[in-house]
Amino acid sequence: MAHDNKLGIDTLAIHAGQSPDPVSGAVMTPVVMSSTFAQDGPGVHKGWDYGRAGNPTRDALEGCLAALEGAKHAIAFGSGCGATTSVLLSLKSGDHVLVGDDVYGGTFRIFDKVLKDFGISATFIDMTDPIKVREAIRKDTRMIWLETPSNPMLKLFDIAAIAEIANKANVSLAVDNTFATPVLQRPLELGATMVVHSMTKYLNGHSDVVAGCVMTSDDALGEKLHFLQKAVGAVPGPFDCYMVLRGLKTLGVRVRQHVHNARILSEFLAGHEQVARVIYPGLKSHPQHALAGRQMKGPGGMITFDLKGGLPASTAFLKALRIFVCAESLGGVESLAELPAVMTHASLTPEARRDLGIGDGLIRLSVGIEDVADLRSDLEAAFVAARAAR
Ligand code: P1T
Repeated sequence: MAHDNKLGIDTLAIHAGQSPDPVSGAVMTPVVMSSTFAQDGPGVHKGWDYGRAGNPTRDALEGCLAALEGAKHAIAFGSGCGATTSVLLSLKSGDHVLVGDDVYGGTFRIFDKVLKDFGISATFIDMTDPIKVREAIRKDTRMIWLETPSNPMLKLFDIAAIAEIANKANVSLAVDNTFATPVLQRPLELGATMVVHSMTKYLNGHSDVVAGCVMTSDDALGEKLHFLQKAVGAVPGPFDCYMVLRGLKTLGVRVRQHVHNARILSEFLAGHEQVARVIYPGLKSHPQHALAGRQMKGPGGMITFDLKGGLPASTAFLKALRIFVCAESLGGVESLAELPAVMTHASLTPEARRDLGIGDGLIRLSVGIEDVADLRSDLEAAFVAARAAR
């Protein structure tokens, strides 16, 4: 089905980019595993010649992804980091990127340990005040990169305000929309140049695929990213594309349930005497609570909180959980809990972690879609274990 902007996101998630297979009538998109495609004569083929350059299952996924973000183009990659790196390879040596100060540790590492050696520099700044973004733009700045909500501190940045500043300065704006998903936030409608996702998370939603993607309505950028996808080759396999297409069909219902459960647990945590601070955009105590209301359709399924008692308490807490699994990643149907200082954000410098407030008691929850009463009981038992360890 070609993408039709008038359709709702739940309809698009199920149908966009997909139509019954013309050969068999199969309703579900077939997984085309072939790495190469027969040509009637040299250069004469049915639209696909080689699996890295294109694949029918990948095309269906890209059609669906483009529709979900309201984009003209979607380009799929073998991981979120592969998507990030491919976007940044559209820059040149000597270019500068302004990056939100709170990003996934692996994204920080790409800037800090990989691109630096190729002459692409980055400055990390707190973008909660858009004026600070305008002031930090340099002559050589070519791109602004941000996550909102950010990982793991759940800061929100004003996409529309930053897009306006970027536009005036002729700088592109990339928004990593992994935490929000297009169900809750559509950055292209707010003026962003491109949206990046780790599809490993909510888009696939079942913790059984590693993949990434970029969506844009800028034709020149779309063409460049398709070129980089083929030339650099960080492509997802056909079966992974099929798995994400399958996961996407329930994106809306899953995200709404993640939000429902996270709202309840955030209030439970906010009232707990062993919790020093809860960060959740749905709580009035969140510094950008008002922006969450304007920019997002719901505050998401991620909660970060500071447990009193430092490392002994947080370690005991994570070990005591029985339904939440202590693991990296997020956005799957099952609840996960982790310690960013030791796990997902270990690649940040100790100073960067200290400045952001990522301490040894900071726990990040990816709230799943289990029965919320069971999740709450699980947390209650872990608090008891944490108290004993203090
Ligand atoms: O893991 P990968 O699919 O390569 O995606 C990288 C990535 C990009 N952007 C955001 C906002 C992310 O959270 C991630 C990956 N994050 C984790 C694995 C994590 O536990 O935070």
